[in-house]
Amino acid sequence: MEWHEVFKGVAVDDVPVAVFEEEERERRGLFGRLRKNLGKARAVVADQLKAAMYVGVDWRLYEQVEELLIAADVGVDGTVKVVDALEQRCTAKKIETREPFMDELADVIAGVLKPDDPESQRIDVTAQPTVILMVGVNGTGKTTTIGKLAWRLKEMGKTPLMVAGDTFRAAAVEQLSEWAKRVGCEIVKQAEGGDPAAVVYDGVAAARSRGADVVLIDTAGRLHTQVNLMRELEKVRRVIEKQLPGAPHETLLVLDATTGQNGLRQASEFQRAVDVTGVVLTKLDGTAKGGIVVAIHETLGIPIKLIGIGEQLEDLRPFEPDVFARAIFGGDHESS
Ligand SMILES: Nc1nc2c(ncn2[C@@H]2O[C@H](COP(=O)(O)OP(=O)(O)OP(=O)(O)O)[C@@H](O)[C@H]2O)c(=O)[nH]1
Ligand SMILES: [Mg+2]
Repeated sequence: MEWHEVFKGVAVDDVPVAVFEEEERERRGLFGRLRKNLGKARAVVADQLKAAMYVGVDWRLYEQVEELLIAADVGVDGTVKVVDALEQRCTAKKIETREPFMDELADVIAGVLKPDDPESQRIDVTAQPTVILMVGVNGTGKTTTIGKLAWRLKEMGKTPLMVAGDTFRAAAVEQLSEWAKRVGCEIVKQAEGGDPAAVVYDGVAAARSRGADVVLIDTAGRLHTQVNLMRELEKVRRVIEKQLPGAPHETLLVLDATTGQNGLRQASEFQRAVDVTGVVLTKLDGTAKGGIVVAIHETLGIPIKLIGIGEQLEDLRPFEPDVFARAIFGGDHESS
């Protein structure tokens, strides 16, 4: 999936040819890059399975797969679902060796991860302006993701505008300003300690008067258990909604993959407070718990829209179930 497909509302004519060429190169290198960056996640499943395969494809192997999936944070429900389906398929196809077994595993997981409606994974930027609110626990990668996303949007011919809604943490405004400078986009900010709802109000107003296409709103990290801070977030959302009917068009919950199952508890609280429309799963490059995507998909019912696989600008990727499943759970060869 390429970026102009991720963003609904990008006019393909607005995207410079060089970007498509770059994307084509990226796409070719993506599988390898994904594998490399997902190395830790992959090591847990694929590499350990390799060793396990010496016992052959029998009940002991399924038991081992079960353990590995649990260890990768797939979750109990997801694991049962995957292993049942895997056993059925491998028995029916009489699969007895490693490569095809791993391919079936990747296929089953990709199937589980596929949303019923592929449209639900896209980010609709047709509204003028489109408002995207970024929320999540401290340090999950909200600010970084805004930087990466703004860069992609700009490449797609859109004019992003950042709003420094994190008035709480020291240096948060500066951090976002750095990103704005790097990307080359405008930023609306106020002095530290201000009311986030006020900055956000200004930001949306500025976007309308200056004709920005996409407003990316940063918010302070907060624990889902901090009632006052969750209220503040509700207020921010209400202010946006009042100012611009239909907004925020997208509320993205940023989850840190390295926190594993803990992220799931955070998610339901955020969902209740601000009506989350999508998940951005970051730091997949630094974890052996890549299976958390399955748990998120199975328990939250919120589409995973983007994944973070590193700290560089280009390390934000669309979430593609089959590419992802194959990169973590598949065999060594690169089949489609
Ligand atoms: N390896 C890796 N690091 C990431 C990724 N996304 C973000 N980070 C790093 O995670 C750290 C925290 O990122 P921030 O963007 O500041 O997180 P935040 O959610 O804005 O944090 P608060 O504003 O304090 O709540 C930074 O060092 C980022 O470089 C990712 O996909 N992979
Ligand atoms: Mg931040």
